[in-house]
Amino acid sequence: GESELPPEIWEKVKNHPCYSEEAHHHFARMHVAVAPACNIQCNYCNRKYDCANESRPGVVSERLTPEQAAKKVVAVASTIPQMTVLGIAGPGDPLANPAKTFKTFELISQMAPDIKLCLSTNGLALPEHIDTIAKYNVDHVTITINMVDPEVGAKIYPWIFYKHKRIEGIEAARILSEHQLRGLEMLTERGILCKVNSVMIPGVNDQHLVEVNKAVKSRGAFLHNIMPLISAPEHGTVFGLTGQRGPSAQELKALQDSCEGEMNMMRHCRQCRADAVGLLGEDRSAEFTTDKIMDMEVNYDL
Ligand code: CLF
Ligand code: SF4
Repeated sequence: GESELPPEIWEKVKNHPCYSEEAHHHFARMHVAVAPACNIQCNYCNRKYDCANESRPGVVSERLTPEQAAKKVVAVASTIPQMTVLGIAGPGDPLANPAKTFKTFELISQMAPDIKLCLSTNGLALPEHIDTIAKYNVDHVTITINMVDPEVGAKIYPWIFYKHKRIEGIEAARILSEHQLRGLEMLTERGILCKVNSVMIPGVNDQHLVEVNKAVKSRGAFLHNIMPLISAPEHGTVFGLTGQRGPSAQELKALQDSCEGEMNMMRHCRQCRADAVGLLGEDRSAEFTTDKIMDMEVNYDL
C-alpha cells in the first residue's frame, strides 16, 4: 500500500490525486486544453479526452491560449482550495505543441507557484524535450504506452509524424516504442516521477500488457494505470477499430491483479476530459468557461 512508500516519493505524491489513491479524495486537479495538434494517430482517438486518451461522448473542450490558460488556473485555484495539480494533456499531444505547452507552464509557475505541474504525452517527442521538462519543474509525467512490441503497435497506431515525415506500420510503432521507453528512462534518471497509462484493447494488446508492465517497471515507472478501451457504437466509430469492444470490468480487474505483484497499479482513474476541473470524478469545467473567467477578478501574484 501507499503507506509503505519511501518518504521522498510520498512527499511528491501525497497531494496528487492521480498518483495517490488516498490523495484523490482530498485534492483536485485541472486540465487546460492548450495543445490541439498531435504527432501520431491512435486508432481509438477522438481528442475529447486525454491523459486517458479515450473515446467517450462529450462536448469538445474549449481551446485556450497559454495566457487564457494561466488566468483560468489562477481563477480556479482561488475558487477551489483543494486545487494542487495542473495537467496539460491535450486535446492533442502536449509535446507536439511545445511552444504553447511550455509557455503555459512558465506563466503558471510565475502566477501560481504552489501548483504542481503535470504532463501527459504519447512519448514520441519525449527524448528531445527532457531538458525543457526539467527546466520548468514539471513534477509528474504520464506516458501512454500500449505496447513494447512493434507488431502489436502496428495494430494500434496507423502512423506517426516524425522528422517532417509520415511513417506507417511496424517501422512507426518501432520508433514510437523506442522513444517512449528511452523518454521514461531519461525522466526517471532525473528523479521526475513517471506514471504509465495503457489502454486495454481486447484481442489486440490485452495479454501483451503484462509484458508492458514489466518493461516500464524495469525502467523506473512508479505507477501503472491500465484503463479500459471505451467503445460504444452509438458514439460513432472508433477510427480504424470499427466493431472493437472494450474489456469487461472482470477482464480489466484480472489484468490489473496479475500486474499488481510487479508494481503499484492505479485503480481510481476516471478517464478525465481534456478540460476537467475538480476532484477526480467531479466535473466543474462549466463553472470556468473562458467568458466567465475573463469576467472574474483574479489576483495576479507576479
Ligand atoms: Fe491530469 Fe493525467 Fe496529470 Fe492526472 S488526469 S495529466 S496524471 S493531473 Fe488522472 Fe484523469 Fe486518470 Fe489521467 S484520473 S485520466 S490518470
Ligand atoms: Fe489522439 Fe492522444 Fe493518440 Fe494523439 S496521442 S492520436 S491525441 S489518443
